[in-house]
Amino acid sequence: MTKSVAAALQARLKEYGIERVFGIVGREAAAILFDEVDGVEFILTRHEFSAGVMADVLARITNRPQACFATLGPGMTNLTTGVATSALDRSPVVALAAQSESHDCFPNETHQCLDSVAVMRPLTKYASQLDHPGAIVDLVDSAVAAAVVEPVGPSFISLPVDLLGATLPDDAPVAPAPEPMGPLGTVDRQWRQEVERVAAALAQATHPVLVVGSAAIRAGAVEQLCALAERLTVPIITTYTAKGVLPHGHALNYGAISGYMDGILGYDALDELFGPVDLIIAVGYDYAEDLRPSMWTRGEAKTVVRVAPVVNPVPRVFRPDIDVVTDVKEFVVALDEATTGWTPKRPHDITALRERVANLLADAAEYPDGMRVHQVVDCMNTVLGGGGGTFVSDIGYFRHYAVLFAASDQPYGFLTSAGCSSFGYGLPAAMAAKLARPDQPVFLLAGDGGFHSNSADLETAVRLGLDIVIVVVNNSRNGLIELYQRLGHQRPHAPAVGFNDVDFAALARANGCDAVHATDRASLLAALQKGRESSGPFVIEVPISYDLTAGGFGALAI
Ligand code: TP9
Ligand code: MG
Repeated sequence: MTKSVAAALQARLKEYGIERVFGIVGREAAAILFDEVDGVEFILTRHEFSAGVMADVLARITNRPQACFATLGPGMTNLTTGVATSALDRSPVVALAAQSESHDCFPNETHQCLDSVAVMRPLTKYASQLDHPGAIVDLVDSAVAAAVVEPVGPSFISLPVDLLGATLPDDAPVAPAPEPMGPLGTVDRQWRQEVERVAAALAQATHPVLVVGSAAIRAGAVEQLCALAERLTVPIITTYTAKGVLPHGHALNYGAISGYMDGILGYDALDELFGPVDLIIAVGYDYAEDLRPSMWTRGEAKTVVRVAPVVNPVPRVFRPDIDVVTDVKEFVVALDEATTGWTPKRPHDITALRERVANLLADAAEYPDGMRVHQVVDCMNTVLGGGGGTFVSDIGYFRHYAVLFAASDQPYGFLTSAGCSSFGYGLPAAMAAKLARPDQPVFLLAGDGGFHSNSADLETAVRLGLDIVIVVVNNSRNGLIELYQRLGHQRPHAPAVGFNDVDFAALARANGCDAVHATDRASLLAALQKGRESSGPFVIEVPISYDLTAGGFGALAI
């Protein structure tokens, strides 16, 4: 039976469990409808960046490859920031883009023709162009194989329109179905003897901590890691993206941390967190997640262990005392066995930090110039409630409040882009979180700058009927960048950071989305409750302001 390349492409994606392709189709619609195979759905976005982020977040939550698609030329270049997000945030995404006809493919000469493989190559682990119809399945196999091996990341396939619309030769070999995949792949080394060294360091340590990154979640190690922490009463500190490996209120959850935390909390919080620590076991550590060794280098001398599925890529900034390159879950299981029957440790005291956080979140003051972001996050926590639910944060100064204060009770219950940190990430990330966990509430916190850089995809959320609650904290400026102006120049410069006022509630309504303004705790709590009960997306605009004159940002220095 003859089969088109378009159908073979979708069929192979489906065999890898990919059921959705996010993107925008261009003139290659003449070659592919995206209904050629049952069980593969095309999800149209307003911007290719959103498509890339949706594939990234769905891949992250499902721990499986996902796909996005763009047309040739400008569609492909628009997709690059989404692909960069899955590169820096380590998601196994297969990015696809149409290309000019194979006989008319002259980059920078032919209409809309760019050298897309060259553009995508530095962002991806595999980038190739289809050169004959029979190769399509091989290309998908290569793309998936590269994407799912640590360091997990994106692959790219360029699809000349004529080949996409061609039929496979009758004698094209039929590829066997792919093997079922376990947790995403690893590099294996002589690691078992290192377990004894780590156990010996742990035996000697008075105040050890586990510093956890997302590779631990990808490896499926969370359950074993938490059981180990509980048995030995060792606290867990996480990167932004590994927040939630222990439930928010767990006594051993010492929090997700940020280089901005001393400034936000107004004291030396990192000293309290790391000062007494004498052993750091960084499990699934990834420098791109922005938890820098400079944050823990304080107080007691420390032995530092790195356990990761890849060779240390940044020895210039980080040389662990013990470096274990292996499957993170296998390591945790082996360390668990090596420490069976041990007396639990006594965790160091962080009462002062906990009290600071509790007092800040309880802040009942009414500020005439707008709410404070810690009050906004506290209200969101109250209505999102414990248990299942996803708190998504876009990128801006508010993100660091969310990292510190958002209540997250499950792995990936808090989503933000740590590695790429492209603003505008929040809305597509929230949409994908809702697709991944349709029965759980999704709350998004976004700033006016980031949200409006990508707000066209509000219509996508409405069209897909995704009931996400979107809180836009509006200070009519790129507040985080004003903070940096003040840090570097001791004064702001409005033309480089300030915007006109935008009525985000009106913008939302224009897209068919319910929306309200909220100006204080009472109106925000009521709005969040209404949003939670809404059947589609719901936007709440909250005027806010920051105190950008405070100090405490020394930890931001590299
Ligand atoms: N362009 C992209 C695509 N991503 C980033 N991160 C930048 C530029 C640089 N960052 S975080 C930020 C910028 C411009 C400003 C965020 O402003 P906001 O209104 O969304 O948040 P806030 O609370 O800081 O004012
Ligand atoms: Mg802003």
